[in-house]
Amino acid sequence: MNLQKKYSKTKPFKGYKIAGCLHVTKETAVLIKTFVAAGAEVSWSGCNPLSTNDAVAAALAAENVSIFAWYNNGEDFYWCIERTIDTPPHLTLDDGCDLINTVHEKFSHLAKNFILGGTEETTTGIQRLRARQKANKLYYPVFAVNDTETKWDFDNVYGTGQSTLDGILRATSVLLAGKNIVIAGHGHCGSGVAKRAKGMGANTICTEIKATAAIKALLEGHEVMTMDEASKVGDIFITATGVTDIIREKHYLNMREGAIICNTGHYDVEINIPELQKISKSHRTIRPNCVEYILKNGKKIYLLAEGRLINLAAAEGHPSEVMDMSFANQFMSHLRFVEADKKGKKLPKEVIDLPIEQDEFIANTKLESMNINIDKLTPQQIKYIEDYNAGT
Ligand code: RBV
Repeated sequence: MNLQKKYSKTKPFKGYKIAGCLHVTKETAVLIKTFVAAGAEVSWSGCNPLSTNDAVAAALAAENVSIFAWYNNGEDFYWCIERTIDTPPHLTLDDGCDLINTVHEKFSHLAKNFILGGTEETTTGIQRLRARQKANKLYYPVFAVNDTETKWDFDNVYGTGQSTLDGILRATSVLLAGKNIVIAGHGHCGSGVAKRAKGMGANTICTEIKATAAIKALLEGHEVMTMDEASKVGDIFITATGVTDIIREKHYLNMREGAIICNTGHYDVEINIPELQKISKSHRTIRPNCVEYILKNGKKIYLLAEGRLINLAAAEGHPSEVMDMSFANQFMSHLRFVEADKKGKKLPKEVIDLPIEQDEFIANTKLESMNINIDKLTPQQIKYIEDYNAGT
C-alpha cells in the first residue's frame, strides 16, 4: 500500500505492459492494482488450475483489468496464459515459469527481441530458470524474487507453514494433535510446515535427500527417516520438495488405513496419482478437495486437492502479512527494469539475484507499517565492526 501510494503519483510504468502469471487471490489483486496505479497496462492469468478465487477475478475484470483465470481452468490453462501475451508485454511476472516457458518456446521472437525482463516468484520456477540458463536458452534477464530474504524467509516459511495446515483442515477437518505428520522436504517451505505441525501437537517426521537439511530437521526436534520407513507410520503426508514421484506405489501399499496425502509444492508431480489409481478399485469425492481411494486390498487412502498445492486449492494461500513483502519485491524488481530501460541500460540475460538494499528497504517499510522501532549502530559500534585488529 505504501508503494501504491508513492508510485501512483509518479506513474513510472506508464507506457509499459506487464503480463503476469500468478495465483489470482486477494493478495495478488493488491499487487495488480499497485501496478495499474503506477501506470502499467496489465494482463493476467492464474498459475495453477485450482488456485483462482473467482470472486477476485470477477472484481478485477469489473475494474477493467484484462484477466484470464477461473477456478478449475485445467483444459484452458495455457490458452489463458497465451491471451496475456496477445498484446506483447514488455515485462513478464511468473510464479512457476509457465509464462516464461510459453514465451520462450512458442513466441521466441518476443523473448529474443521485445521483452525487457521478467521476475520469478517461487523456488520451483527458479530451479527451472537456472536449468534454462545452463542450457543457454534464457533469452532475457530474470530477477530471482524467490531468493530474497524478505521473500523466502517469510512467505516460504511462515506463509506455507500456516496456509498448508489451513488447507488440510478445510479439506478434512481432522485433529492434528497426536497425528504422525510426515513432511517430505525440509527446505524453506517444508521446515515451515514441520514447525507449525509440531506446534499443533503432531509428531513430526521429515524426509530429506540433503544431509544438512536432515540434521536441521533433527535439531528442530523432528524425526528423520526415509519415505520407505515413514510411509509405514504416517497419518498425514505433505510433500514440499519440488521433485517428482516422492510418494509412489510402494509407499501407498505401506500406508496405514485412512492415511491422508497432500502436496504443497508448486506442481502436481510429487504424489504419483496414476500409480494410486492403478492400485485402487474405486474412488469418490467425500467432501470438497478430498477424494477417498479404496485400494484393491481394501485399504482407504485420502488424496487432497488432486495433489495440487493444498494451501491455494483448498484454502486461500498465504496471508497478506507475508505476501506484502513478496509482492513488494515483485514491484521493486519490475521498477528496476523500467528504470534501466529509461536509461538505455541492458541487464545480462541471466537469473539475477536482487541486491540487499531492496531487502533492507522492504523490511524497514514493513517494520514502519507495524509501528516497530529497532536500534541503530552508534558510530563507535560501526568503528568496532570495521576494526580488523579488535580482539580479546
Ligand atoms: N503464493 N501466493 C499466495 N495468497 O496470493 N499464496 C502463496 C497468495 C505464492 C507464494 O509466493 C509461493 O512462492 C507460490 O505461491 C507458489 O506457487
